[in-house]
Amino acid sequence: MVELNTTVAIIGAGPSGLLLSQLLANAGIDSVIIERSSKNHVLGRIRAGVLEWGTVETLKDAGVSERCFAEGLPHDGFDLFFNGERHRVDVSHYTGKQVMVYGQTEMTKDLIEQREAEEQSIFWSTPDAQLLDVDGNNPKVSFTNVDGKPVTLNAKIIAGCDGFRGISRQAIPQEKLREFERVYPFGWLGVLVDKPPLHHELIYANHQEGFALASMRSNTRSRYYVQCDNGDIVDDWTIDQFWSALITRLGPELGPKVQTGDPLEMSIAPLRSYVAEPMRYGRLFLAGDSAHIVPPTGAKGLNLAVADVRRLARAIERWKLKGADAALEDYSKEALNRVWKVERFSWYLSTMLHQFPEHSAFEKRMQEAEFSYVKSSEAATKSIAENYVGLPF
Ligand code: RFL
Ligand code: PHB
Repeated sequence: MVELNTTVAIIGAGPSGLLLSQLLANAGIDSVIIERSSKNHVLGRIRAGVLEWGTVETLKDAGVSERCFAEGLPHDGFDLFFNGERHRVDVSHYTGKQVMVYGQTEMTKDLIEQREAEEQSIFWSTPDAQLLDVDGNNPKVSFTNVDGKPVTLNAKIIAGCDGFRGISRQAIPQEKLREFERVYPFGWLGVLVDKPPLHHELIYANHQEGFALASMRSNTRSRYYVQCDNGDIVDDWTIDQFWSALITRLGPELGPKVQTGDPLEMSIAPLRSYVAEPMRYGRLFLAGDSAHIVPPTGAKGLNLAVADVRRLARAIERWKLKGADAALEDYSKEALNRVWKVERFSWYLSTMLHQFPEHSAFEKRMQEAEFSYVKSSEAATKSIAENYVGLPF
């Protein structure tokens, strides 16, 4: 058996785990990352596209923002499109800040490169990790290394950064955990294509046939989504059906401007709101998707993960300096305070912008009235802008 020691054992090499290890390393705190999947798999995942300015600043403070500033696209606002009516949310005007279009895939690549350059210990392709003694002061992670040898990793803290389907949340006894969940009756079918974007900003559209989103990764690469039925799989859709749905939902003015092509990637994501309380059990701390999920409509999941990680890194730094657990105690309460506000915004935008099969004529009128109000109200538009650009970290 191999025995290893570290201060922080990090489960998961997604954006949460990688960024946490970077922030800790910058503060002189050692960590070991254990990741279920291979490095290539992690590098190949296509997910988020919009970074809040607080996220960009965190990457800058962490020393991993060079390519993000060089290649990212700063955006001043976005469009809401509702049954053919268009309303621009001028985020910069209302908040003085921008958002940055920069793919999670690129951010992950930057973080992996930096962690590897600094010789971070990362165990890739390790699917059998188990958390032990998480309620004591000497928690452990056991797993099998690539040579097939059993490893025990002794830590002082375990950071559960292993996403919604990871093991960390499950290590918290059921009676200590409260879960809050809403599963939406639809998903998003996404397509990545090497064609210039339809428009220089994002367009979120609610059409009677369903939601559509026109996003991008660069000036030559577009990312589009359409609402699909719950339970749909990618094979249920041909690419022609996808383009046809997208063009219809974007309306007669914008739809025909979409430059279609062969997809680089096509995938379906279900939509869910979920929060686990608390985000701490003993010396185990949850961060990012392991603790909460938001529907992607507000572009918040990755940003919320970054906000958690920044808070957790600071708490661990204080704990290390003072040697007392008191520094760790507020993490869950403070993180959840922000989490619920972001859950609210993502739920609100999702509710306004999708077609719900169970909606009655009354609820459809409510959606119309909501959009009409937002369109006519500076206060409502400013509120959307303030949330979209990101609440204070
Ligand atoms: P991740 O990215 O899921 O990473 C968790 C990592 O843990 C590993 N893992 C394990 N490792 C070891 N042992 C185990 N037992 C393990 N189980 C799991 C996994 O392999 C993985 O590598 O969680 P993290 O780091 O918290 O990051 C969260 C973000 O990935 C997520 O919130 C965003 O992608 C959500 N999201 C968006 N967020 C935004 O802020 N802006 C957006 O524009 C945005 N668009 C999106 C999105 C998510 C989407 N999908 C696919 C759900 C668009 C989509 C379509
Ligand atoms: C994306 O580009 O993938 C994207 C953008 C905005 C969202 C969700 C996803 O709200």
